[in-house]
Amino acid sequence: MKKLWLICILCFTAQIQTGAQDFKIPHNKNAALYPQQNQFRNVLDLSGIWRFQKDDDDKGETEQWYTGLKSSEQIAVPGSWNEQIEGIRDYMGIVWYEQNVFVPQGWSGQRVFIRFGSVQYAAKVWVNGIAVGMHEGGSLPFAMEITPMISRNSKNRISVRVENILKPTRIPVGGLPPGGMFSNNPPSSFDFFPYGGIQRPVWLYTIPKNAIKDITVQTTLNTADGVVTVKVEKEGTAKQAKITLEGNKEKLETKGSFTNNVAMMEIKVPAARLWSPDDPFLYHLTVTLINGKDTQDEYELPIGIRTIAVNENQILLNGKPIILKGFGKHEDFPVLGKGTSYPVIVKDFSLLKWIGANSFRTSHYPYDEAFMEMADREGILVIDEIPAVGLYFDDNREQISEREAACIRDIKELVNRDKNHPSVIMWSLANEPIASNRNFRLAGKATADSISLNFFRQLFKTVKEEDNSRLACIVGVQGGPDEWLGLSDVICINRYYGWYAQTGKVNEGANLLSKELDELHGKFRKPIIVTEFGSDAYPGMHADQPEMFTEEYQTELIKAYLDVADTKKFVAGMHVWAFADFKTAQGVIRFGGMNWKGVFTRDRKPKMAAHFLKSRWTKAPGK
Ligand code: BDP
Repeated sequence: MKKLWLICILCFTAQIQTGAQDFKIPHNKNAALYPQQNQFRNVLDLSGIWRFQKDDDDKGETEQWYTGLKSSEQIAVPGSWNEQIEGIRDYMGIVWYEQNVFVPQGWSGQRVFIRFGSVQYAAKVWVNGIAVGMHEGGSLPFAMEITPMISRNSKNRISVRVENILKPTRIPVGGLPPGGMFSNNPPSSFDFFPYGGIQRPVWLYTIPKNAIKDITVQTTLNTADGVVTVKVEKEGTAKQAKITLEGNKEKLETKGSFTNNVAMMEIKVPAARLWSPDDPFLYHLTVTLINGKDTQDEYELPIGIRTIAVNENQILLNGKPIILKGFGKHEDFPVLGKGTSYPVIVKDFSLLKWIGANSFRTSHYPYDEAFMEMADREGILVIDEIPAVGLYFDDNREQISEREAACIRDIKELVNRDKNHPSVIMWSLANEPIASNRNFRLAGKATADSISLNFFRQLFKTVKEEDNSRLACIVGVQGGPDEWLGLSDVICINRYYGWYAQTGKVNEGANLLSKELDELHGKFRKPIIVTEFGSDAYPGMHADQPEMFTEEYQTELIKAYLDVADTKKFVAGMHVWAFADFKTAQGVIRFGGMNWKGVFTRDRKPKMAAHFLKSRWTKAPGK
């Protein structure tokens, strides 16, 4: 055994000296279960002040910056770098992060992993100068084992090279040549600021040698009884898994045997208490690994028993129609950028409840895991979106295929991460794809070619293979092709009649919305959600006669859209754009580098429209 360690150490030393770097892409299953502290598992949150150094000329790897940063500044993790340090707001390049950390002595004998909640956009990770792994895609977690690289009796250096360059082959899409008057700086093909960095928490965590690798829970109903199906995946010697479901005065238990490291189990819950926005009841699931008399590992998971389905006109939660009221949102706050902030997350849920919303879309990327857990507990329905914003189809095939691969990667990672949240009812596979990046028009309808249709068929196929228990959609742009929409379980459209078109004319806009909704429903016979509608309102700007950019105009436009929706039995949801004002790239239609369509300000103060929505959405039925 000693010999093996010696060989390992020699190999690693050789690796540093020769510069040989073996960056593995971490397996999704490493990040499937959120780190948990219990008698078998440990967690250490590495949030705090880290070292930070810009690498403008991309020389860090050749100069071996992973052996220690020489002239670093300080930076908070989690957090976006852009607003923390003077002068780097628009920096879209390479930076290095570094932290030194002790691995607790008490963790000996356990496998140690490092987990990043998200790094925007591409990360390479070293521990003690040894390459550990790399990851692309900025809004999803990744984790890798570092047991062989760590020292148990001295500090360990963690080095991360982060690169956030906007490229046409990435999602979200960026880096396209300037397109005239409406160009952005930085050049994003999307309307939110392209923040970079280690934006979510970093953890060290352990799992035992014989460990639960993943748990997948699905629930169905058999009249009033709930049926909970649990798939447990493990590694190691355990022969059996035990699941215990507690809640609503019940304690139910069953065991299953492993075949090829997978055990399937089912529990029937008589007269189940169902999860819904009115009663977001969570049962407590405990999964245990058993080998003879030994218990080897344990993991706890709150679960909600619920079903989700559609008919021609409605979304059905637990077999009953539900109408989504809520918002498209962003992760965005001054100074933090897209950095995790638990107080802001709690505040946002508090405001969602205050205003009477029951849902939101994670526009335009997956949100922090804490957000999803809050949604489960608060009973807020979620449309969970991958970062596929800015997609277009008139460049070369190679670029299109690269974007497709990025979408498929993120669908798999997102389902892997969020598959057990009862709050997630629908996966969103793209926001506002367009046929032609050169000829985008709001008026009339573009048509879809076979390349783009196949692209989206592939995405739907992937998501249904990964999770067939939820709905899936893509979110369509005004003037975009109808053909793509037909692939969705629910027709989701963003509409800006009365804002980007019919400017200043709310009623004319509302009439066009009404007409188009009827046409779309006639064509597809599926429920429709208007996933975005709204107008910019500069806080405190008023007019006696509603005028664009005033709070009155925003309120009037939102009211007109909601009134139209109320007349259509097939409208299954209305999501106002947006929850709060948010930072964007600079451009002539983004005054002060901001999108002012929030019904709350960026620091979460209600505008006139927020008070209007509260009175509308919290009104008792029939009043
Ligand atoms: C839609 C986009 C969204 C924008 C919004 C707007 O989906 O990201 O922020 O329009 O223009 O097209 O405000």
